[in-house]
Amino acid sequence: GTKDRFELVGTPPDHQEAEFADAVREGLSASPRHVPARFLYDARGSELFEQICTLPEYYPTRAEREILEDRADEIAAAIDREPTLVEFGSGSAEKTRHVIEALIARHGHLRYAPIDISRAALEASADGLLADHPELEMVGVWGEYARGLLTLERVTDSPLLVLWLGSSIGNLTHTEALAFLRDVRERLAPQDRLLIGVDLVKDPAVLEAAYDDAQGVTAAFTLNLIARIARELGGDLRPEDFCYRSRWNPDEERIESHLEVVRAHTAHIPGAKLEVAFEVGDRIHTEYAHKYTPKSFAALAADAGFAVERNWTDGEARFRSCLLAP
Ligand code: AVI
Repeated sequence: GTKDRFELVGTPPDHQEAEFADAVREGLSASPRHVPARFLYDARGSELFEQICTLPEYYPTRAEREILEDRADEIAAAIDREPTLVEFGSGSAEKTRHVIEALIARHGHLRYAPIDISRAALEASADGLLADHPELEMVGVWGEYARGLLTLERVTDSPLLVLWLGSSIGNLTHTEALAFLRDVRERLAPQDRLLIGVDLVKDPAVLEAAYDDAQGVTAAFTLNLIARIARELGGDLRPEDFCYRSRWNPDEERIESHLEVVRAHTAHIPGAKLEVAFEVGDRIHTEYAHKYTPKSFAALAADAGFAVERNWTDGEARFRSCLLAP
């Protein structure tokens, strides 16, 4: 059966509701107004994000899948002993399959430990993967990424291969990315490796289309934040009173996204003990998506104390998978 090959560890991320209320109260009272991007991912937001990944304009998922598919054997060979495969924010783990299969082909067995804030995502991905691969054992680590590394018990001195895919690092500012990478590095042993997906700087038109698609899925994904505030904090905000905007900032090398007020109104948000007067043109910053050049990423990795050991790029040089050694 598959049940005896799945174990769930970690603790439910508590205080989630209070955290959202605090973030909304602080962010909407601040200037400029903002809400941290991680709050885009409630159940509805996660569903819309999965849809974004299939859009014709949103190339990062396809580019990274191409690399993982074509280079899975090389990635598996980059660590000599059988590693425990760890993944930050595994979600559906759809792209990870290629790496899992290459590692099983090489070692005949694999222990895979996805770390995710969503218990439902951990259980759903386990169902599919374990049914397909009798040689696979899974430990789902429920919780936040870096803390999950501590929760995970090491099996003998088997190295860890940690995956951080999807260019999620782009949603962090450079300061946050540096702090996070340093934190991860401190928790790794010398034989461990971090494989990180990095989206590259490219033609602004391509970048802007990827973050503002013709079907309006990215707009719906971002506007869901307004609906979430209304749902969870009992506010009277309406998505119709906002409009999604995003643009490439060439100096900061990042996409900047926000919601812009299109009808003047005062919003009451009892769950956050907050009242906000919105004027037409006011903005709520929702997300950054930083892009890197091979050079700017190597500098960030070096600052965090990592050595870039290998790089793989897709055929159109849009995306890079970098193997970092602590
Ligand atoms: C999850 N993250 C890497 C996505 C990105 O590309 O920054 C989130 C996203 N936002 C709008 N489209 C995709």
